[in-house]
Amino acid sequence: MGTPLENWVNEAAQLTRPDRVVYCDGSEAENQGILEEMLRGGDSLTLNESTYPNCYLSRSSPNDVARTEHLTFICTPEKDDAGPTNNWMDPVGAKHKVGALLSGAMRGRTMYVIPYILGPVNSPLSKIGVEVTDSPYVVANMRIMSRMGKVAQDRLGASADFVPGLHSLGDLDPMRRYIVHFPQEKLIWSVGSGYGGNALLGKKCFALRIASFMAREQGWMAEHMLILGLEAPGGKVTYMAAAFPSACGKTNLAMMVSALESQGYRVWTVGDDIAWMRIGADGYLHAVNPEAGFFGVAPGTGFHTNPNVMEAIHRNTIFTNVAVTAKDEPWWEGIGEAPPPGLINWKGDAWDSSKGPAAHPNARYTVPANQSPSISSQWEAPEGVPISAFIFGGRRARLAPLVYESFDWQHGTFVGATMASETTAAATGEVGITRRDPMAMLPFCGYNMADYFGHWLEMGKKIPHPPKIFHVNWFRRGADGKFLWPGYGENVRVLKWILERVEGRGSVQETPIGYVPGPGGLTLDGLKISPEAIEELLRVNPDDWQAELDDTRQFFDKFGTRLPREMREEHERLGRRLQRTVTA
Ligand code: GTP
Ligand code: SPV
Ligand code: MN
Repeated sequence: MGTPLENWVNEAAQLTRPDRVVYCDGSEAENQGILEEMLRGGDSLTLNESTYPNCYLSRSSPNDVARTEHLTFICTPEKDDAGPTNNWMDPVGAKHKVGALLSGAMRGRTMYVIPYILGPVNSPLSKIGVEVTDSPYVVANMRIMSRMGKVAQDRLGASADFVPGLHSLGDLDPMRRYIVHFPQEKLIWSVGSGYGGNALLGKKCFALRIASFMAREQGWMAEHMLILGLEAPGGKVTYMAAAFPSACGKTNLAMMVSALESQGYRVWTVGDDIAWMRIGADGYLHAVNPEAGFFGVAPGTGFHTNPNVMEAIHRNTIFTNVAVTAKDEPWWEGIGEAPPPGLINWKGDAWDSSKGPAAHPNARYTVPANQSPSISSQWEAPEGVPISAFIFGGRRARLAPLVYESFDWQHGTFVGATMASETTAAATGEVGITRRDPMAMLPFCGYNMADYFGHWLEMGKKIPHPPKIFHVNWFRRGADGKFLWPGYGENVRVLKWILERVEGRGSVQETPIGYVPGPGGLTLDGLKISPEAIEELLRVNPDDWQAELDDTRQFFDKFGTRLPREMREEHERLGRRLQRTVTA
């Protein structure tokens, strides 16, 4: 009789038949061995030792470059418990089908056992997972993204309180790729992909899909949110959490260099992708970042847009699917320099402009969080940081104004539930299609989203000092098709208004959808932007919103009677407010 951990590892080994099983301790010596193993695999290389010490480039299989949502399943006994927005398989059928693909999948390979902690080591909000994998790349990434090895095994001891995740690369054929979740059993199986959210099982699979299910059972929240602290003149820091869909700006907002730094406004990073939140003794919702690193989108990241990231990723960083220069330095579109001669694209071929982008649009860097110059002194606080504002947002070329404030928690929940955004390269499929993505959780909610909205409403009743809820849109375009708002470090101007609203100050103007900044509400000094652009950015067009209302009704109809009554109520209220402006 072994420990529950050993018993589960043995079971996984009996199914997958690896040549050897290695328990990872997380040490530096072990890491160097894993990285060498990754290099022997052939699709990885070391980068320039003097300018990028201890940095690696890994090229994934060209058909394995993003999350595959159509191959991701929630396996609850009842289909309706997964809900209309999730792919569903019954647990028995899923075990049979995916078990057949995992059977013998690790023959000739090493099975690495990665015990890991999600959340600060000594936090009561933290949880333990164990991933077994046959991919050295996954081990090296999990070492950056989580607290893994001995520290986790010591905390776990002989306890059975961990979420197991079984991962195998299989043959990397998308026809034999499945990412399946068993929320009742708190178990994850993934086969056929080595990429990001498909393979680093602590990230989207555990920290969001399984955790969201646990959070509803246990009265807390697991959200696809960054966590930041906004420092104001005088030094007071106010914490905010923001949910934007994949590749819509969380990392960049959380790690920005503030354009208002000379006025005393600075942004500190607590997390860039996921927030776990519980009501604290002080009556505020407290958030921890379950992760220990950032798996960020490389394209678009440069010294002008995000100097903090650029500084962080010069050492101990794994790059995935970026291009590489003749000097063995990573390169991507938007890095701020023209493509240098001798560039090799993400597939490993000599690049020229006829070959499309040199870096894959979903190319990523994996970097330890504490390497960011913007890392918050509170980022590992065991009790988490108190959240004063929630910010929803997405990519909307039209419709959504730069920023607006909801009327109250219930309305704010409706604003989150009716979010939509243009799709990005973070998931396979067409890019730029507007789709509904409630709370940026569409691909990550481990249960029926109608019940998820219900959980939000319940939490609102329980939190003595609930965060105020806002919505932002950095991606509104003008008639010329260009972004109206400069974004990045300038987004602090919007955060400043949000801070003022949290403190009950700031100029507002009421619209049918909520409050937008009133005259002089946004601090715009030092920014070259026309008054017309600002007017367009803050405009609420009743006709566009009427069309939006019809679309959200259709979306809500998918949930049938399971949709909380409050969501229909808010829908009707918005309709009435819009009607009044049209007739006024
Ligand atoms: P995931 O890691 O996929 O969850 O994404 P994320 O939400 O952290 O997105 P990220 O910050 O990495 O940004 C994705 C893309 O959006 C990058 O190409 C950025 O350069 C771009 N981006 C981020 N913020 C802004 C902004 O304020 N304005 C504009 N125009 N682009 C932005
Ligand atoms: C996302 O797609 O939202 C990501 C990257 O943060 S992944 O780890 O692939 O999920
Ligand atoms: Mn994400």
